[in-house]
Amino acid sequence: MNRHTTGLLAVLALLTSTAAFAHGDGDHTPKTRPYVASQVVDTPFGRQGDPRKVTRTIAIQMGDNMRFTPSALTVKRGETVRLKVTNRGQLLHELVLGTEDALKAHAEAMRKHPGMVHDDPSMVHVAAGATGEIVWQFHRAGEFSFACLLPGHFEAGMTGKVVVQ
Ligand SMILES: [Cu+2]
Repeated sequence: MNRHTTGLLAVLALLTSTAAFAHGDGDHTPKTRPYVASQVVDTPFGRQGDPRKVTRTIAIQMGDNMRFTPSALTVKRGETVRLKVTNRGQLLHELVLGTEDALKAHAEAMRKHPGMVHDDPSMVHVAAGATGEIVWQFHRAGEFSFACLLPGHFEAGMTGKVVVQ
């Protein structure tokens, strides 16, 4: 890990109230992160879900028009869902779950460090034409967000809402 990355981690640690972001070495290929119950981190917006407990799959499309379709999701508290995210565009896109404030802070960090590699069970990077997924349990009620944090995309409005009832 270089000095640059270490500084960024420190910034993110200050900006986020949880350890939800694990920025480090990784690549941008969509893959399903193995579920290990003992490694699941609780966040204000839920936690990585057990794939065996998925009760619903929600298909989401991403496009170079900087939009998610659908951009508003409603889930029941406690529900484990599979977000199946397809990139219909020519550019790399990603879906990052979070609170609105944390996503804003994260987008700001991405803007300052465009080459920043980030990876976490709460996010998926999807190459053009590919499909990736996030398995997530929304165990806390509230209104949360998701966004593509690639520089310029968030600012262009590539965001969505999740209401957990
Ligand atoms: Cu994007």
